Amino acid sequence: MFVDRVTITVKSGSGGNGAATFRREKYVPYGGPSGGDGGRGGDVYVVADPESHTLMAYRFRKCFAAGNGENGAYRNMHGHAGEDLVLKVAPGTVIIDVKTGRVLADLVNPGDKTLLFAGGRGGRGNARFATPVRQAPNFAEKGTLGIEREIRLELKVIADVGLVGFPNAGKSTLLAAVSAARPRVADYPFTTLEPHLGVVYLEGESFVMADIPGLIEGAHLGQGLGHAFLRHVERTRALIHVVDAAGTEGRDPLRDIDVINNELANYSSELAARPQLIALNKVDAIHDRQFVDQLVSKLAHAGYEAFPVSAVTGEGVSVLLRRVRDLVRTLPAPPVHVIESLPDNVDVVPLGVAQEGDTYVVSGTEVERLVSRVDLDNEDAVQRMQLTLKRLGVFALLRAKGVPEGAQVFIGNKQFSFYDEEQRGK
Ligand SMILES: Nc1nc2c(ncn2[C@@H]2O[C@H](COP(=O)(O)OP(=O)(O)OP(=O)(O)O)[C@@H](O)[C@H]2O)c(=O)[nH]1
Ligand SMILES: [Mg+2]
Repeated sequence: MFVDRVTITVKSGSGGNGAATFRREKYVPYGGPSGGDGGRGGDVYVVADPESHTLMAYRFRKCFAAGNGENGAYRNMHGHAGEDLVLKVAPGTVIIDVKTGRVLADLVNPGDKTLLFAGGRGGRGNARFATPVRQAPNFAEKGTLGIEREIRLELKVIADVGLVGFPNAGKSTLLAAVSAARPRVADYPFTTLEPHLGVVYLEGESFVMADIPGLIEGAHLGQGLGHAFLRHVERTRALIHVVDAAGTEGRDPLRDIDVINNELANYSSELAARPQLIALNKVDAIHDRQFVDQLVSKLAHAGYEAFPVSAVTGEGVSVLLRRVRDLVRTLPAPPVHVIESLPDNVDVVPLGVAQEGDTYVVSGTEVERLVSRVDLDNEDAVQRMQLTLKRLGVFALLRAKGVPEGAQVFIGNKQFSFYDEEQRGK
């Protein structure tokens, strides 16, 4: 079974907490702070593995997590960093954030590696907070949380030229004839059940050719193998439309070509507009050469560039390949996603407040992160947090929104009572 689309959940590691400890040594009654830092959480990476050709590895297992950072400890012992998670995918895999629909990565070339989600930071131990005036800080930071996201992996192979046509037209035979790829070839429709890539070497140059399962009329309605595989010729520069010329005796090859092109158009207008060459295949099985010549000129009349070939004997194949190469040279590279933004460590949410019944919910990436790091059982740490919240404008915002004294305010998953010092001072 071929798997080219999966949804999984991944999580980057949370940072370990910093420690708040003090040295205890013989004859040293008041040792200084000695709490070590928490380790950072593991990152989530994706890498395009040249050995992978499908997303089969993600068919059954759906949840993957990087390691959490260890907590810091006494005697300035720093926690170990969490182990990174590296997801191997087939080259050509696009990674999409399910919730936002945003493309996070497009792993085009074998070996490409992208950071998807960074691990949380380790909290600093109390040793870091010692200053000449605060020699015994008895608080430490908590580590920040990792990120958990649902992501969709979508394989869309990338090639210079894609083969399309009815089942049994000889697409796989052609790919096998011109490259080292060995797709299955057989005398029945729907032999090919997954895309195959082959590299064609021609006079010192090379290009990549993709073979997909055959299409039939109504593919866009789910007939045959349906449209799903057209995803794998979406990222090409040009198409070779393979026609069984021997099988068209008594039939109208133009109509057959229209049927396939209609299916392409039903998939996407871009695919329908992709430059196309017609390979009139199986000419070795046609005795009436005039018939072939007529086909070519008939197609030319209709605006198609057609090439009589035999994938079996090799007749006409190099003429076709040269034309493909020349065409491919002039065409833009297959479309890939360009990721502008940095790895999605956090969704940057601006500061805001919303009322929910008689409680208020403060949102904002910066404040939520700040609060998530604070150990609320520690008065010093809470005081520091309040100063920072003030600096970030949280109090001013709550005041401006008319939040009453004593109201319950949530920031992230923590609850506070709102006491406005400035109001009381007046
Ligand atoms: N005589 C002759 N037979 C050919 C030629 N090319 C392919 N065939 C035969 O046609 C049949 C189908 O070939 P395939 O390459 O499997 O066709 P396909 O287009 O890949 O078919 P699907 O994978 O089902 O879409 C096989 O029996 C091939 O041997 C050719 O140039 N001449
Ligand atoms: Mg095939």
